[in-house]
Parts: sequence; structure tokens; C-alpha cells
Amino acid sequence: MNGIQEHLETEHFGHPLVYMSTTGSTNDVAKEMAARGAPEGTVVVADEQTAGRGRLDRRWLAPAGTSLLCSILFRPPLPLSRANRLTMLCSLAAADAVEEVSGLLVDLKWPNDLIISTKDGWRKLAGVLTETGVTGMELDFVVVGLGINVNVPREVLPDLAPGATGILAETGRAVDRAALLAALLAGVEARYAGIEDGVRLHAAWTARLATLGRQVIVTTGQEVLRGVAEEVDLDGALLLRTPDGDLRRLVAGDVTLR
Ligand code: BT5
Repeated sequence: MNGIQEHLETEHFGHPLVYMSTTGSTNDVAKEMAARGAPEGTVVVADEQTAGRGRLDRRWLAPAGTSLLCSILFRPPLPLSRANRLTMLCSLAAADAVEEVSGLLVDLKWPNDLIISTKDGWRKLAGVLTETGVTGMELDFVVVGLGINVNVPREVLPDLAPGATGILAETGRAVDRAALLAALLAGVEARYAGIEDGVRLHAAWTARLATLGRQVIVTTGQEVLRGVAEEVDLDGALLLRTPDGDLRRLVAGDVTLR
């Protein structure tokens, strides 16, 4: 990826910036660096991953050189229970950055997807994988990994996942990945200042969530639940109103429309 340094406007995020043409997973590199004391703001970016991951050890696939694959290291002044705030923050910054460089309208899907909404559902543009290092109940570090489909040829998208989309496929125009990364990091830096409060972040995230108020099916590790996605709380948990009237608080899961 050319020209990253020329695009960077941030003071902390992207300093240092580690670029690799290929690696296993940028999240793994960032976590190893975190464990060795790397500073907050460290960013790892790769043109290709040989073992890109989603949640629950799912694969994240991206043809070499087509996507933004990066991981950002935070050392937030927050307890472990608030780690989701970094997912919210990075998802919002990524959605803003995609809109800025491409003009696309981007929505979020609880808990960790960037989507393009369609008449009867959505297509997945990007995914976010948040991993933590903890000491007791305190966060030592948080690594947020983002995979954004940028210039993936349209005909390759079905090989990545059903319903996958990308910026090029949506707009017909390729985007400079370095400019997208710089816009992402600028957004992260701007929003990170308010992380301890969390109220504005929550309001912005809620406003972008495409799933609120809708009948959904949520698959968690243990069960499949139906209900209305009523709201998300300050720490990013989904409050689901089930048919028997209970309000269930879910911290993780996969959402589909009913
Ligand atoms: C995610 O997981 O969506 C988080 C993806 C995070 C990837 C980044 S890339 C940089 C950093 N380093 C890593 O190793 N990971 C992070 P999840 O919600 O579990 O969704 C995973 C599912 O998305 C897969 O099971 C596929 O169905 C689908 N998928 C895989 N590749 C895709 C792609 N390129 N576009 C759209 N969907 C994809």
C-alpha cells in the first residue's frame, strides 16, 4: 500500500504504523506488540492475511491488495466490561471514513458489522474483531481489527461470503486504501477523546444501527432467540424484547432479520 505516511494527519493513531505486505493476522501481530509494551496508537496494516479471523474463529477472506486489513492498539482507561466501546468507536469511525472517501451510505449492524442496507436486508461491507488483554478485571490493552472490502472485484465477492459487498462493487469506483486508512485513524482519534464518558459515542452508534426497532433472530453461542431489538445499552449490549415480554440483555451474537 503506497503513500500511507503522506496521508496521515493524526498525532497518536498510526504512530507507529507497521506495514506488512503479508502476515497471518494483523490482530495477532498487534497483540504480540501490545504484550511487548507497544504504545497506544500503534497500527498494523497488511495487504494480505493468510489466517484472517472473524469472531469465534471464523475466517476473514480478502484477496491480496484489495482490502483494508488493519488493527489498532488502545490502552483505554476503562474496565473490561466497557471494552465494547472500542468496537463502537472504530465501527463509527470506519463508517464515516467509507462515506468520506466514497460517498456511500453506510449503516451498522449489531454488534460488529458495517453494512449497506437494501430493500429487504443488507450486504456486509466490513467486519470488526475486538480482542483484549486483561489484568484481573482491568483492561491492559484492546486491539480492534477491521477488514473493509475496498477494491475487491465484484465477481470475487461471492467467494468471500454470501452477501459480501465492497466499495468498488457498490460505486463502480476504486478507492485509495491509504486515504481510507488515514480517514479512519483521524475519526478514531477525534472520537477517542470522549471514551470515558461514552454518552455521545452511544448516541452516535445507536443512530447508525440498522437493526433497532425490528423483528430479529439473534443466535448466541447457547441459543437462538426471537424478538424485537429494542435498544443497545451504554456498553453495547443488545436489549431484546422476546415474545413473552421479557427483556434479554445480550453481549454477543449474530443478528438476522425475521
Ligand atoms: C467479523 O467477524 O466480521 C470480523 C472480521 C475482522 C477482520 C479483520 S481483518 C484485520 C484483522 N485481522 C484479523 O485476523 N481479523 C481482523 P464475524 O462477525 O464473525 O464474521 C465472519 C463472517 O463474515 C465469516 O464467517 C464469513 O461469513 C463472512 N466474511 C468473511 N470474509 C468476508 C468478507 N471479506 N466480506 C464480507 N463477509 C465476509
